[in-house]
Amino acid sequence: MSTQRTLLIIKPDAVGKHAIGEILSCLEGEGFIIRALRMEQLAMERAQEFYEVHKERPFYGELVEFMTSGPAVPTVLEREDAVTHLRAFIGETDSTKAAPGTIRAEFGTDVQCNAVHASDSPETAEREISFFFPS
Ligand code: 3AN
Repeated sequence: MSTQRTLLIIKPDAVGKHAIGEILSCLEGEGFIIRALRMEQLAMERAQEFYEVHKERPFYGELVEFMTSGPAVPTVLEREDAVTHLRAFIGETDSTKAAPGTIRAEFGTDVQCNAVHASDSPETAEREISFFFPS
């Protein structure tokens, strides 16, 4: 497996807990290289567009509200097998069910306030990286 890039977002709950540094440190310790990073408080339309795939889900409104509630930190990470490795390293969507040692178990609270987002496929990663880092 060759080197690959993926998108991570440190969500507003984790930013609010002042956990940006600790999360980035865990990721670097796991061999991820930070290639790009910035802070953005998503406008409503940006959050709606980002989560468009979930438009029909019952939690869509709440999700958009949560993601616009404070600053988030989109980050481009690089590593061998980055997409799959990062998904495993962050743990299950519901932080209360995430395996010990995963980012969501350590820094998340529940299924909504789950500390981070990570792209779920190489195709999604490409789209999500362009969404936050158009250049
Ligand atoms: P993941 O982020 O693990 O890929 P998805 O794609 O199923 O999970 O969900 C996208 C985001 O929607 C999650 N990160 C979480 O913040 C939120 N979410 C998922 N399921 C629920 C739910 N049942 N209630 C509230 N928010 C949810």
